[in-house]
Amino acid sequence: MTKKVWFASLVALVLVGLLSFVAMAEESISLNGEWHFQFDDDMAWAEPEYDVSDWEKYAKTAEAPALGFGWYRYEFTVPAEWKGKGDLLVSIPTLNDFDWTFVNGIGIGNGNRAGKRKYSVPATYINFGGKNVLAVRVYTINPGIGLDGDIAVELTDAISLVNNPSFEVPAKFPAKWTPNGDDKNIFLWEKAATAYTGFYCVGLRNTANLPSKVGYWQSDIIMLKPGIEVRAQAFIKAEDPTGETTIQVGFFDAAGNEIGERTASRNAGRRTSDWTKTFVRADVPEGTVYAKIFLSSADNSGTVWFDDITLTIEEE
Ligand SMILES: [Ca+2]
Repeated sequence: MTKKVWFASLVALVLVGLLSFVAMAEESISLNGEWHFQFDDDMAWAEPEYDVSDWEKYAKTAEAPALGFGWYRYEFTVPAEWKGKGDLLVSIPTLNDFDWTFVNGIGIGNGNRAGKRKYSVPATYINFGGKNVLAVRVYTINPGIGLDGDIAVELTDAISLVNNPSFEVPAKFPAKWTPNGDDKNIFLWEKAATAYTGFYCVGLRNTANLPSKVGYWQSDIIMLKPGIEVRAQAFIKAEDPTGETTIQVGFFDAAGNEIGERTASRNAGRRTSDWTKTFVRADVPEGTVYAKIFLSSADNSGTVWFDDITLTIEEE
């Protein structure tokens, strides 16, 4: 090799290294900076606008002396360029022992043992180009460290098109979702340990008692264009189900007429099961302007729950 070739290779190597470093840096936000910490417990501390200026400040979370209930908060900015690129992921390498974790006041997950955490954050929860607040409510059994390690917020390459996919944003019902009726005994919106992630999930109970024998929750409209393939996914849990539990995607034209439907049925018949992932793929038919997701239960004398609904584009 001549000197020139060596030099060119070296420059190329350095460039590749630099570029990959920049690419990595662009897709992850390190939360190694100023954390606020407060002993005790108040659910209002999840709210992003809560004034924490009189809380203790720590350069590292591990310096906060944890025991019993304590809250950690971190304010960070998400680049405006990330908008539309994907959902986010919060990763916490070490957490002792129980947690209830929020982004901008919305629950993203909780855990009940010491270890790491990875929580997905729908893009719809994020303030792109502005202030966001991660709040972690921790309960520590032994004196020591509540949070530790390189806590980070990362950009993922999947984006869910569903509004309020984990039912954590409240209104009268979970925002952007409606039940096909108003019988509270059948349409459940629960803040309970039953949730798959966050604090809420929706459920359907005793749909066999409905006149139509079918109960469903429907999503807000999701704008779509024809000629692409989409994948709808849900986590489903069942207790003494007797009927059929499904996730469906319905496609609608500009006049609001349903023009096509694909259904994924999970065989939940007469079996109690813990959270299980199910999904359906569908080609978006010609004439489609928008879609809706339906979470349904038919002829069911037991209870089924749904959480973490996603609709993603498979291919353009
Ligand atoms: Ca949830």
